[in-house]
Amino acid sequence: MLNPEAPNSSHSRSAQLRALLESPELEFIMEAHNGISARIVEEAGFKGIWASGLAISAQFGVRDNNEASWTQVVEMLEFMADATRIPILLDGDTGYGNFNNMRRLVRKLEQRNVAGVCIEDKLFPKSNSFINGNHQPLADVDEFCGKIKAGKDSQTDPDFRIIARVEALIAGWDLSEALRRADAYHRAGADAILIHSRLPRPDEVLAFAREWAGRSPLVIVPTTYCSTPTAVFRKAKISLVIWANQMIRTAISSMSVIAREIRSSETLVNVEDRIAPIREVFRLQGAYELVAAEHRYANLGEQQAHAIVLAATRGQEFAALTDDRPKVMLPIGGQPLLARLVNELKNQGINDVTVVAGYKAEAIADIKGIEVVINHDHDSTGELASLACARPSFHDDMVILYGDLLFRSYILKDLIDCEGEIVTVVDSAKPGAAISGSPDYAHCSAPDDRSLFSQDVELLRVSKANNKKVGEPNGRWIGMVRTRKLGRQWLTDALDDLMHYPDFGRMGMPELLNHLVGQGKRIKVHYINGHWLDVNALDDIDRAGDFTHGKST
Ligand code: SPV
Ligand code: MG
Repeated sequence: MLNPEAPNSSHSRSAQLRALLESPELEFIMEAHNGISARIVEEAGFKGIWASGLAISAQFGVRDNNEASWTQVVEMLEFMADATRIPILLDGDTGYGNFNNMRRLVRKLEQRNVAGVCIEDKLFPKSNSFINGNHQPLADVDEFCGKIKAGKDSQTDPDFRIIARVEALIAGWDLSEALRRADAYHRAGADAILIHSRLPRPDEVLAFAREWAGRSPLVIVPTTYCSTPTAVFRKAKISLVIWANQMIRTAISSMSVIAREIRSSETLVNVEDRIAPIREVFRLQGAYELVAAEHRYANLGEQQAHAIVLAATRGQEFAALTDDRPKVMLPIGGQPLLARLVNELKNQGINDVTVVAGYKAEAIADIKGIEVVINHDHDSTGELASLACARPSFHDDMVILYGDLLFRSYILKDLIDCEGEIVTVVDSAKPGAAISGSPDYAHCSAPDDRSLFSQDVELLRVSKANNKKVGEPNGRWIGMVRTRKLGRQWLTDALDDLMHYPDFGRMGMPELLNHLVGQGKRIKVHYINGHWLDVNALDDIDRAGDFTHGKST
């Protein structure tokens, strides 16, 4: 889940870490303890990550005493490195053993794209510096220098950084011991010195910095002296500040508050707006990149069609039946019309369904697995205004259809299999006397010769009346159209054009199709012969009931 928005430095991560340490400016890195926190730190603009031993242990729920094994830590680092592009500096505790363990650690860190490691001069298993610090034994200086040398000798990337952390002040020794150790580590090849202090003021660290006098880059961790103004560190010529544990602590505070609140209130309503939306989780995980990759690599284009269902109107014809719901929610054979339609779509592998609701939109809430967008002007506008509301859900492969349609499954299936950038479904059967509503007559380049897919027929016009001027219609457009990538573009452009017309609000899908034809766009006709129904009037409800029981049409 590489972060595509992260700065894509042409320098390796180790070179970036090196630059941070050697920069004449004061630089900052921030703690992270897993993939998602690393990503958040990177997105916040930090130039580097401190993979804190304390925080990584804490997120595992164990103590900062080498209870998590070094391989468990390295495994976590791999997730953190995969999630980011900025350098990661590992808090490598004591190097997890002797010089030999250190050699292996450095090799494994390089393999996992970790830019450097900081090791501290204590004994394995270490304890956190803020717990009984002055009882903590320090490592033998020579032994620790050997560890530094072994690490430096085993790195293959010249920019990989090894930082030696001096714990003398933590363990109750004085400044001269801290300086003696730092100097030895510097001579052994350490690329920087981290001087740690547990005092609430920066005095020791500042005194050390004065005496150190820039012999190598100097790193500090202002956890206990957190109120010190940053200008003080700049003035002292500190190279790098590590904010060492603020991500894990903020996670703990936030999780505690929310868990307690949900526990006592037994509802989510008070917390929902205060926590990250699910889509933010997806974004941080890189879920949307996977959707795009599926199109590229998994050949899911055909199954990934998206449907836009226009369902904003009340259906005045149904009088009191639609007092409390739109007509698409009228039950047909015990199931709302829209639920049937959504099932049909899903049966054909169309799982992304956007329904444009309007009148009594809340009545649609029971339909599962759909995205609902609302045309708030449904009273005064028509189909194209509804379609425009669904524009953010437009897809390179989509079916647009009316919400009051009932049809045999093969109609949708055949439409999906049909070639063409825009394909419409036209019923060439002579309409029976019982036809309701005002049909959309389709005039096409050739009549239906009843051969299934072989015909190459284009739509010439859709008209409301049986328009003699353009000759006999070849059938009825059933309110279903399929677009592919280019077709989607044509359709979007046409929608943009038509939006500027004063009567856009009253326009329906036929106007859109006619506009496209007028622009010379080729709209392919897929002929069918019956086996569908649109529910426009009370009589249609009975017919629809028969239809769903396989009796008619
Ligand atoms: C860590 O973040 O794990 C550190 C810094 O080592 S401290 O906790 O201050 O020792
Ligand atoms: Mg640590």
